[in-house]
Amino acid sequence: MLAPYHGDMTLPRVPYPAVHMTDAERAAASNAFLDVMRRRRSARDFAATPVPRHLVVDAIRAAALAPSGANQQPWTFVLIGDEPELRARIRDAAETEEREGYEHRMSPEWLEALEPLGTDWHKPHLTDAPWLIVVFEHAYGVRIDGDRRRKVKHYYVRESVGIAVGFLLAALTHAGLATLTHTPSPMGFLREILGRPENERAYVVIPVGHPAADATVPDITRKPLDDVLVEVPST
Ligand code: IYR
Repeated sequence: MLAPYHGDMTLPRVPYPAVHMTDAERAAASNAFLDVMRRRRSARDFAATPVPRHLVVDAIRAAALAPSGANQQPWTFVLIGDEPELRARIRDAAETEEREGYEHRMSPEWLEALEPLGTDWHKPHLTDAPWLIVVFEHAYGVRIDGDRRRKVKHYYVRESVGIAVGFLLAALTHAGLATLTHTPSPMGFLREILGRPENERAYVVIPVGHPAADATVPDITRKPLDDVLVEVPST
């Protein structure tokens, strides 16, 4: 499917789909969402417990509602379920790259930054999570023009895909599912293995499922609000 192309026509305008709530209802909604997001943690060990496909597909629908540069929607979400052979190939390729990364390519400074989190080159989540979502960014668009394929310039691709991935993680978290933002490096092998076209680049891999019964996470803290919020005028 190609990105929507409107030529140089200005689109018709429709009323803004305003949401009518009281401030008390807004407070309840924002608190409930904050509680959900407080519980989000990156999971590295997943249970075999299945997750219904429609839950993951709905989260992808939500991600695809993200704003994007010139509404070009420069993303593809490849959803991989119970495909043991494909999973094994992806894991093998990722672990080969990651092992090289941890053992040779990553700087001492980088390894030191990761040390507290205890990550290493083993990537069991790639075979164990019930779903994998591989997000691709479209470096440029392709438009079929008669018998020619034309490249269409895309704008703010990384920002757009980053926002969509944020929506995706929030939607999956809201559905009570565990996720990981995994970026095997380099990720070129994913386009090959998954047969994506030349204009697509792997952006992130998101395993989705339930945490293993004995899963642990590092006891990290978040910066206090005062460190991340600057108010003008100051209060
Ligand atoms: N890509 C590797 C290494 C890694 C890098 C960062 I920065 C992290 O926050 C976590 C891991 C990996 O996925 O393990």
